[in-house]
Amino acid sequence: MKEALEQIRTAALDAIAQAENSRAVDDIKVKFLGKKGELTSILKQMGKLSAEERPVIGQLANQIRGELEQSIAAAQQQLKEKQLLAQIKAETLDVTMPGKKFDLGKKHPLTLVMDEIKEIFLGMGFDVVDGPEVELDYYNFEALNIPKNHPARDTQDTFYITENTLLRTQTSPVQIRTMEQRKPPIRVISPGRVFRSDALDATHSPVFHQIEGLVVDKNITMSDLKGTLELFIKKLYGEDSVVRFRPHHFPFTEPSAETDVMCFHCHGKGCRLCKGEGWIEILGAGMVHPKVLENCGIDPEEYSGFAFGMGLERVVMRRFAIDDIRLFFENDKRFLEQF
Ligand code: 2NL
Repeated sequence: MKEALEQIRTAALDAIAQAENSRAVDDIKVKFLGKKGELTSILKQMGKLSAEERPVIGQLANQIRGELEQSIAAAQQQLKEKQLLAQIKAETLDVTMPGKKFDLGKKHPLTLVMDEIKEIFLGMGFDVVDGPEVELDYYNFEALNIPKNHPARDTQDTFYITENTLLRTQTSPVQIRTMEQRKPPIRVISPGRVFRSDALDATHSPVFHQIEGLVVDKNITMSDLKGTLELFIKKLYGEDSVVRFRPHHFPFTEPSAETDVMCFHCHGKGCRLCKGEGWIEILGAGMVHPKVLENCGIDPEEYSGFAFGMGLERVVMRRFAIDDIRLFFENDKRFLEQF
């Protein structure tokens, strides 16, 4: 029995020395010292021994158990340290490695000019207001004095979703909502995306951007309209810009006008940029139709207002000599990086 114990000691110590990880050491512990382990099963046979042998073997068995427990604990500690070192080594950062280059984003040309236009109006005391792109027929047309049979309502131009809902064809519905919610004095611009069922080509897109503006207060006149828009155009195109107003018709304004700036390329002589006209159309405007004020709960006897609307894409295309509207929506980085 003494020999058997010595053999267990040697075998266990060998195995511990060869263990490569702490799980292997756990297995050794179970194999030799566990409830059904080799040392335990020897001790169960102690009853067969004589009274003289029993204490001697018992002492040896306890000594071996102690020895193995100590070895196992030491091996576990050592393997733990080894594993930690390996982990640290694997996680080491090489600070001399070259960094990853990443591209810095740039503002879209439409955003650049839109921001500039917003800044000009903010400087004149206007608020920027926002509203839904999916609108009710009422806000897009009805409230704006556009009757059911008006060509602007034709399904050729408007993306209808249901009989009563559509993709807004202008940002005026935002201003109708503003007039419903606020009391005069009102000074707002509403920039945003608008939608028209146009075939896509170099100068037409079914999605484009508009900036509309609205001023409502007591004693607002055509002079306020002209002064405000002339100031705006001079800020956008330069102090020496020449502005003219031509009579026009819109269902939602009366009187109405279109506003041109003298061609900054040929100074009125006529060239390719202004298509021989000498003038470039910038926006449409007018005094808010009394019916429109009434529709929004504003008394046209007490208040008057002016409104205007302009497309953004044309302005940006002239500014940067962009010849195809599709470039704005294709998001080709080679295009976007240039601004
Ligand atoms: C154009 C012309 C215009 C308006 C938009 C407007 C809005 C309300 C009431 C009255 Cl709530 N008018 N907006 C007025 C005149 C012209 O846009 O050529 N846009 C691209």
